[in-house]
Amino acid sequence: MPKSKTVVITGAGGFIGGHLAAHFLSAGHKVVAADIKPLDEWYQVHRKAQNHAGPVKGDCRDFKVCRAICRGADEVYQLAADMGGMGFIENNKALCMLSVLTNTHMILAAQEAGVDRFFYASSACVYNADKQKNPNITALKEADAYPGLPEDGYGWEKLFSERMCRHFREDFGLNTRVARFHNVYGPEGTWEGGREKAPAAICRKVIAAVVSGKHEIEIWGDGTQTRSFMYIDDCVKGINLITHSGILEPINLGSSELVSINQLVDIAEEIGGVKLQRRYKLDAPKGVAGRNSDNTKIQQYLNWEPSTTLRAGMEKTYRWIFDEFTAKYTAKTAHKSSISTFTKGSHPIPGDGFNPESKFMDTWTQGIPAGYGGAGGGSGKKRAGKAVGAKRGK
Ligand code: GKE
Repeated sequence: MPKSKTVVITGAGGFIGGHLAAHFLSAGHKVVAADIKPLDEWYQVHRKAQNHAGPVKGDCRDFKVCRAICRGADEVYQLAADMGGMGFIENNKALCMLSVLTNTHMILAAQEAGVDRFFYASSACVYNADKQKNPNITALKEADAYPGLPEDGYGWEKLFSERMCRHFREDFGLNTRVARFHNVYGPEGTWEGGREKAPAAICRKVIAAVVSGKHEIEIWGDGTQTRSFMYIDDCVKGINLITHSGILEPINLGSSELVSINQLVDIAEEIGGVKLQRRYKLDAPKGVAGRNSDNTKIQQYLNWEPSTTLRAGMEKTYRWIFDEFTAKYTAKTAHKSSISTFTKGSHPIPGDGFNPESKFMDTWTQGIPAGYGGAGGGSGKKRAGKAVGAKRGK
């Protein structure tokens, strides 16, 4: 990408968005960062970026916000979504589907602004469930998204928004690029609260056992389910490469290193230097039995694929979560970190998951944006001006 572009990143207060903003800033670009979370809840705050935070200035479900942030932009990276790991998406399908507002309004605003590129973060959750029934799965090829039978709620919305990108490209000439992320993990991600994915959750549980001395762990499902996990640095590199390539159709962006959840626990135990008594919670959210990324296409197009080994990525992730964990919990309180929080429909948005003590609960009622009154919508106006400070700022 040539120097001095203006890059819009939505969901910039989240895990991947925060890393992407760091990448573009260090490459010398102007970054316009937006996120519905108040600034003091962003995972990373980059002071050099132009930050639009909170439910008034950063809510990308609101077309006015989308228009304001896209004005003058060269490229748009649409990463804003109400999402999380299986604990969240299995129990909050309506909230997941509401991300269609963000995707629709952002693509309209990007089209209106005449941007050079519109990147959309899709997900491996678009793939047909019938192809993921076996832990010894054949890796998923891009064509396996059809006929459509995606993950209910979250996956359907992603598949719809993928197609919107296609039709905006074909009908209006907008240069859309779409990547299907396979389970991304790494430092500065969600590690507790209900939205965390397996790598962070397993690190947290192993750390809780180490810190408390209570050598046991709860695993969702029977541990035989398989996944591949992509380290954040590979994800950021892939987004950049795909956006500036000629790849027009949605493409896998994921690791092809398939492991079972039991093997993921083995790795975390090895890093933590413990062996734990495993308890399997069979009625917990499990998702598909097996999922892996077929990287034939990305190799053909880019001569590249995500290559950070799970062991190396987990080492960095574990160390980061360990510091976060021990800053918050002691040996006596460590057990509180493992309370499962996947109650149906109970999650407000956005942030680190369900927090009943959040002072913002009243305005984040079930995630319905202001202006959609009657459906539970909270007025964003109440919170105007609260987005100050940067607890975790860099
Ligand atoms: N989150 C979590 N927490 N998962 C656990 C835990 C735990 O403590 N223990 C075991 N698991 C198991 C889950 O039951 C599931 O079978 C597997 O690990 C992976 O769970 P996950 O990381 O939460 O999410 P998934 O890979 O099933 O699905 C995610 O896929 C991505 C795309 O590949 C989704 O949550 C999407 O957010 C995402 O698009």
